[in-house]
Amino acid sequence: MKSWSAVPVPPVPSSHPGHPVRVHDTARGEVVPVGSADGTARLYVCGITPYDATHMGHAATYVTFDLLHRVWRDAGYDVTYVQNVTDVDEPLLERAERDGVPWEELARREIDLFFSDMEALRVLPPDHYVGAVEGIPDDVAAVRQLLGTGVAYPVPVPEEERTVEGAGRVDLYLDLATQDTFGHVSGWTREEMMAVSAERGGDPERVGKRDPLDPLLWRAGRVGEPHWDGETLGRGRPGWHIECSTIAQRYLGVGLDVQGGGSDLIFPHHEMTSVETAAMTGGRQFARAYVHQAMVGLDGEKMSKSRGNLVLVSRLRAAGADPMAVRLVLLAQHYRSAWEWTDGLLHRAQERLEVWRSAAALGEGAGVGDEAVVTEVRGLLAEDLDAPAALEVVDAWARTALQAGGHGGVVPPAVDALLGVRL
Ligand code: 5CA
Ligand code: ZN
Repeated sequence: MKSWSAVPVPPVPSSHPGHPVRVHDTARGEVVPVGSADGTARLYVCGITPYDATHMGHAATYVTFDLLHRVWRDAGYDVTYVQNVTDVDEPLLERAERDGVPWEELARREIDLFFSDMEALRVLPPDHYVGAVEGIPDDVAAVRQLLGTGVAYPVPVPEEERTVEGAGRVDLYLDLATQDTFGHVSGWTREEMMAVSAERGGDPERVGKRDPLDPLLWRAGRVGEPHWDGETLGRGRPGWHIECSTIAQRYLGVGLDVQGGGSDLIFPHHEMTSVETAAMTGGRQFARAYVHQAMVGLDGEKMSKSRGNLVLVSRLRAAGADPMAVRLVLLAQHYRSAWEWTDGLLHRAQERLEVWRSAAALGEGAGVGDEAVVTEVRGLLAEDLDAPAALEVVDAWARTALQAGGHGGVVPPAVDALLGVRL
């Protein structure tokens, strides 16, 4: 699928090829270097399920990985970035049904809105933007392989549920007991896993599963639901996690550098993506590091489409907020700390943006030490994406420039390239 449009990234003076880039890996529980020794960096970020508009939580996630993307590029890495879009799944089908619109139409509309939000926020597009639907043939091949090696098993479709012609009367699940890497991503206990399974797309109550946590691989086509050719699996559609496993493998290969998403995906989604990949590849590791954006909330709760407590990027834009100020709100929060949206944050970001813009507008003058400002910003971002501290360094630069009545000209393009904020 075509991705959104790119914005130019200006060259950064005194850029520093080979600068190490470090971020926090959930699986190891520590800050680790990321990027491969051959100078490449492969990034996979879990994309939206397009049934509602982009809210500040999504925006925080994509801006965080945009920072990583930019910092890697600045350090000279050849980055390949892949993002999926879950353009068929339960929540999308349910919303389409509720609103009486075809699910494809709802998905297309929300994807287009997401693209315009990403462009406004100057998030660099992925090299490959891939729909779950596009990936179905790969999912079918993967599930057939898992059945063949005896790690997948059938569960009968309940008698009262009608299946379409050409569908089997079984759904297929992965047998987690056969996988000794299960649990390596989250490090969670079984109790912790069971506590969230049902609310995060699992079906622990489903009768006939060997383990309540076993993830769905292939769902036999039900009457009234979309379904695709599953070859020997019969008509149906894939489970959620396998979509990210096969898309990532096709475009990035196994053992990619960073798998990213919000912290609500640690379990089950990233755990299951990882274990399904291990099951397909004889135990190989899906990603070298798993990086998670902490949850953004509103009024004491996680901001989520299902709860409906949303601050939408598109609504803020329509109300006249400068997208660069919205981006500054996001950058002012460290990606590993949960935070809550308030209008006060946007006011303060707007003030900050005005100060930065007044400083940038002064034009070139003195600017002693501007190269050091760029080096400091780069260093702070490369060490676990410390954007809040980087913003303070730019604040100090702006104050100095305003006092001096000029600057050295190198900071504004660096702020654009590294922080994605155009002054
Ligand atoms: N399509 C799946 C991933 S394969 C999905 O989770 N879609 S989503 O639309 O629900 O979320 C899109 C991205 O935003 C995910 O990475 C998710 O972890 C992240 N996200 C969702 N809500 C929040 C929030 N409140 N704060 C931070 N990130 C969030
Ligand atoms: Zn995903």
